[in-house]
Amino acid sequence: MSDTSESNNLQTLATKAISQPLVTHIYTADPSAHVFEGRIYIYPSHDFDAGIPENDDGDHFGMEDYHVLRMDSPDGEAVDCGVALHVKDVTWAQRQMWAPDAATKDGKYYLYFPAKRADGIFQIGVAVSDCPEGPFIPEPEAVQGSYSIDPAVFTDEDGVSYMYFGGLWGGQLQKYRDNAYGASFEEPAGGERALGPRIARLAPDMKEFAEAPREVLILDENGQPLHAGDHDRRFFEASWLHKFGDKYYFSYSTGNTHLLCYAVGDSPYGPFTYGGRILTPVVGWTTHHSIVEFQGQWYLFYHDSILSGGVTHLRSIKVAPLHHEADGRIRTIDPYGA
Ligand code: FUB
Repeated sequence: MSDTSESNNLQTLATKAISQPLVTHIYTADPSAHVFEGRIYIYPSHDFDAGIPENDDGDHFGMEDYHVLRMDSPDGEAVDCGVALHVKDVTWAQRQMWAPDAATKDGKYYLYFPAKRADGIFQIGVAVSDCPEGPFIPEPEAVQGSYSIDPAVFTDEDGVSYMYFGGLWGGQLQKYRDNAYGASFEEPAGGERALGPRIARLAPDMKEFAEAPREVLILDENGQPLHAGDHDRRFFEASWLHKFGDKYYFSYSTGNTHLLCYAVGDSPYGPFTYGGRILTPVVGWTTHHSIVEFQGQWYLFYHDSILSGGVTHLRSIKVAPLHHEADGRIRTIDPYGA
C-alpha cells in the first residue's frame, strides 16, 4: 500500500471512529481487542438495562453475558459471534459480568471475566474454548487468590502470561491490602501513596495464578509513587498492557477524572513511569480501552455513551488509530476532535 492510500485509509477510519459505534444492535463496552488467527477479535462487556437504579457501587452495570465480535480489519464490519458465556452457566458467579479479556495458548482460548459472587464480592473467573469466539466453558471455581475487577492478560514474547487486575470504588480494590480483604479498608487519603493495580503471572495451564498478586507501582517524573489525591493520574481501573519496541506500556482509566493514561516500564511488573494521556473524556462516566497492533498500525479500541444518548451504563465500542511518536510517547486522542 502506498503512503498516500494508507493515510487516506487512516483518515477514513478516524472519521468513522469519531462517529460510528462498531455495532449498534447491542450495547457494548470495555473492548479488549486481540489479533487471533489473523483477524481482530473483540471481547467487550455486553451492556443492557437491568432496571437497577444508579449507585456508587455500579449496580446499574448489571450485565449477564458476553458476546465476542470479529473483524477482518479495523475499518471492516464487526460481526457478532453470539453469546460466548452467560452468568447462569458460571457456578460461582451471581451477577455483574464486567470487563473481560482473552488470551490464547497451545490452540486453546481463555476468557477471563470478573463477576460478583452471591455475597457481593468480586472475583475473576476463566472459561475455555477451542475457538476465539467461544462458546467458553467456565471453570467451576474463580481463579484462586483473585479479587476485584477488570482482568487484562498480556503474553510476553517468551510465552509467559501475566494478569493485571483491579478497580477502585465499585470494583472493590480499596478493600484489599496485601491481597487480604478488609471491610473497613478505604482508598488512601490524598497525600498517601495511591493504590496500584495488581499483577500475577499465570500458571502454564492459564487457569491459575503461579504466584501471589503483587502491586504495580506507577511513578511520577521524579521517580516518586503517584499520590492517591492525584486524580488526574492515579490508577482507577481498566488495566491494559502493550509492548512497543522493548518498552512495556501500562495503560488505565483514572475513573472519576475520565481519562485514559499510560505509564512506561522495562518489565511487565513495572515500575511504570507516568507518560501522559491517551484519550480525553468520552460521553459517559466510564472510559475503558485496549491497544492492539494490526498489520503494522496501532489502534485504540474504546467506548462512549453517545448511541444511548448519554446513558452511562449503555455504551458502544469504537476504534481509532493510535500513534507512538518517534520518542515513544503516545499522541493524545480527542474522540470528538476535528
Ligand atoms: O463495564 C463495567 C465497568 O465499567 C468495568 O469493569 C469498568 O472498567 C468500567 O468500564
